[in-house]
Amino acid sequence: MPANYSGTWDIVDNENFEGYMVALGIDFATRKIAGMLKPQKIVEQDGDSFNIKTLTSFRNYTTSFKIGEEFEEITKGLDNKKCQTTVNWDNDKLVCVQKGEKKNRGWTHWMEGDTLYLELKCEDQICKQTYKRTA
Ligand code: ECB
Repeated sequence: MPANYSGTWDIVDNENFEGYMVALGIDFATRKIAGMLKPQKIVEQDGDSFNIKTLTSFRNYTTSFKIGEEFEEITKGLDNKKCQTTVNWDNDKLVCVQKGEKKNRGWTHWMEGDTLYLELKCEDQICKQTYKRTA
């Protein structure tokens, strides 16, 4: 049985989101707005099938995937790039690789009790986000 990430998660910490956005090539004005946001994650999981919604007052972003199946991800409303994306289990961690224009791009999720962690990386930048379960 894989870990179950289903739930509603509210951000409580967001370290180096600015550096991550710079690495993605996000313009100054957008970074200033985005840096103020308090994203909420809504994860719907059925075994190895996932829907992850990232909701904010400015923009929303949704991705759907199955573990181990590469798909074309368009990062619409983020940096608007095309990636060949694959998510795999590493024990109970979710490890995503986003192949595309940017080197070393991807993210990792893991849970400890009612805390959800997300590390987002691009080039030489790592953004570390922490979420608490609210439902
Ligand atoms: C939709 C959330 C924030 C919108 C910010 C708008 C503009 C900034 C542009 C780019 C910033 C880069 C990424 C935003 C950070 C998070 C969005 C989703 C990150 C992600 O890939 O989450 C994964 C793992 O939970 C599922 O898609």
